[in-house]
Amino acid sequence: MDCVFCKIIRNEIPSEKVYEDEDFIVIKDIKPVAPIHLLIIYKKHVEKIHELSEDDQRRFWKIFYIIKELSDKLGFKEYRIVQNNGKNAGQEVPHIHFHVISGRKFGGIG
Ligand code: D5M
Repeated sequence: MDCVFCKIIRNEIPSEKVYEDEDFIVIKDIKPVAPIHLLIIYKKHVEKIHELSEDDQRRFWKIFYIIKELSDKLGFKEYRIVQNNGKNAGQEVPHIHFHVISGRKFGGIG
């Protein structure tokens, strides 16, 4: 699979990993927009939310656990979660992921 996130998951290209379990990895974004910019990446190659199976959806509860765990571990308490679905929504990498950004003040969503 010629997908940058699949290659990261398979350890074929380097990344700064901060969390891993059977379903997700969390890495530092290569183009951070804030002092903390994490990417929560589903290990299975699914492009968008509406392509998730019921089994996939059941696994996604863990995202909230991961965010809480990492906010405690890395010491950030206020943060923004961004999830882009499709090119017009700003999705560059067609492999489902959530951005968690923190460490500066953000304005409204424009
Ligand atoms: O966000 C895709 C994000 O993925 C974007 O912020 C850059 C990041 N990216 C791309 N390649 C890498 C590698 N190799 N390591 C870490 N981060 C990476 P999107 O929501 O699709 O626009």
